[in-house]
Amino acid sequence: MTRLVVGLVAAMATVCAVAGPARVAEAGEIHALVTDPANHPVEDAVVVAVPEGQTATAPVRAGREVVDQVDKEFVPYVKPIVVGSQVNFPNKDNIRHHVYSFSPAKTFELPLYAGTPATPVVFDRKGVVTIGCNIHDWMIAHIYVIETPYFGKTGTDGKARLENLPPGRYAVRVWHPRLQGTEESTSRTITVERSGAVDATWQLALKQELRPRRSPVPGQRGYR
Ligand SMILES: [Cu+2]
Repeated sequence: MTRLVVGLVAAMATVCAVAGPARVAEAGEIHALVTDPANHPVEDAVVVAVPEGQTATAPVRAGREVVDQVDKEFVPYVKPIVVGSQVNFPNKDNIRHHVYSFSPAKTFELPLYAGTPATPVVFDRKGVVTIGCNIHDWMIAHIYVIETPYFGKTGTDGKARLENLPPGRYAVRVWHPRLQGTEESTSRTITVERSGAVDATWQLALKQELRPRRSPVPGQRGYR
């Protein structure tokens, strides 16, 4: 490496350090693509990278998160959060909702309410928490509670970016509400370098959607 390049790298490292304490000087990325067996992009898949050797929950700053209720639907449908996060469930509709979950990772109930409940719900165990509304059967969403800060959710293009990963080996897995088979079976080892991105593609077999996720349209049978 020439002296000029070394100087440039040092200058860039300084810029990174100034940009924010949360960023690490050396960090790579994982660019994930999730498709179904017909190669169609899969939205709402959560890609999780656990550093090799991490056995417990990584020390992360738990967030304050929001799952809205808009037009009698939960928004978003899939919400990945880190363990310990607080989630508020504001009701933006002019009718009341009754939010609940029977999932082992978090059983809770917010009895019939309007507006934003005063106390957020704390999610302190990793796992999938499926939430519903007692009044509106079609309302459903999934809060996916994660033991590490390194995760992303796929968009309509099936892509998720995991950024700011310290270099090293990671066990990377994918979860989706309709995943067929176990989450563990999606796991693979990926080595993240000191910079740049690693591309990774998953092809997931998905179960059929069993319940409609949309509100009934007045005067019509079925769902919109
Ligand atoms: Cu409701």
